Amino acid sequence: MSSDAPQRAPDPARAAQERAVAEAFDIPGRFVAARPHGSGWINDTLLVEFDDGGRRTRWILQRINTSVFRRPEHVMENVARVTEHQRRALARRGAADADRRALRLVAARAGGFAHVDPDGGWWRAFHYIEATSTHDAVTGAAQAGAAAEAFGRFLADLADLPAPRLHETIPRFHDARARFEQLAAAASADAHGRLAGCRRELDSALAREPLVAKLERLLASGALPERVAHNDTKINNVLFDDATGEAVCVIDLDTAMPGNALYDFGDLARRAATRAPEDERDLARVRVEPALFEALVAGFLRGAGRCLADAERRELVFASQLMTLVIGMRFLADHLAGDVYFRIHRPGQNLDLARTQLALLADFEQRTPALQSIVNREIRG
Ligand code: GN1
Ligand code: MG
Repeated sequence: MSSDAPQRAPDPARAAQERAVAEAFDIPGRFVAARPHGSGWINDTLLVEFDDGGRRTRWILQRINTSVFRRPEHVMENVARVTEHQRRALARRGAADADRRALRLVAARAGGFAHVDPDGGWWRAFHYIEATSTHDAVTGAAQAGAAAEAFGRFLADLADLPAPRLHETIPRFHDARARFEQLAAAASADAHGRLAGCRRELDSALAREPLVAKLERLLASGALPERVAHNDTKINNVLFDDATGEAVCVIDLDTAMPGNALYDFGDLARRAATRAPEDERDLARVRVEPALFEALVAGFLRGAGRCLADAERRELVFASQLMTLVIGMRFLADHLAGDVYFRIHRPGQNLDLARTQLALLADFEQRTPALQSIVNREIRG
């Protein structure tokens, strides 16, 4: 799980706190060090080193962002159930190396899997999966296909998760109508006087209302079964094996909850059908590559196997447009609201992120006939 998080200035108080948190988990040996890890927009993630009788071991420590996840206990319950179910599926198909193929929570010494620190912060720890890396942008078709297969298999593996229904850790998370309305509300409030600087982007997003309406029609028709979805299928939520490039494990399970297959394929295509960084400022570079899209479709169908219904397969191009719009609307709404949700790294980044999504959406739309032929061909297999 390697990645390049920003360096931090030394801070003894913070170091002591991180050590105390790490020691609250059932990790054998002596704490050595902790440093920031990964590039998520939501939680704080640390890579922690322990010394276990002369052997260095590594662990992931994560503080759940409780202003985003209001019920962290629900997140923890979902993650525990999902990973346990993945392990059962891995055992059933006799997967080699099963310990690297699903996240493993570490028990807290006080019981359960969460540790609540004296400031009320919610922490959990995972076994680190050695010899793997994440990629913030896709590097080629083989990698895109491998990621898509992993997310497709995630749907298949979770398709028979026993009741009860998982918690909705963020209510209406991918509810396109709600996201559309939130954007319109943020624009009319214009709390930070930013509307004048993004009116074109706003108009362009609001003009896509027909995509929102189409999702509603599909949901109402019953063509899209509710299923346990990952709901955050960015390429950087997959660990790739350093030696083989294989997609070993899907991570970031905080939004694994009821959803549908279109959300997962669409969000994946949003990030992996283009090589452009998520916040690319040169919009001429934000283009869909048909070869990447084809690899995504093939990989996703392969991974999901028989669990997908015909209507889900047929709508993969629509899914890509929909999710690019939905996440674009969220970035734009957050820009208008004063950057309160995504932990951006520089002023204006939310607007850049919104612009790339809108540019990508326009390219998906323009290529619809060609991309749909790819889907049709892959469905016929
Ligand atoms: C957030 O945490 P991270 O970076 O994996 C967000 C996703 C967005 C994504 C956009 C809980 O994911 O929904 O698609 O940023 N997660 C949450 O990059 O809001
Ligand atoms: Mg993530």
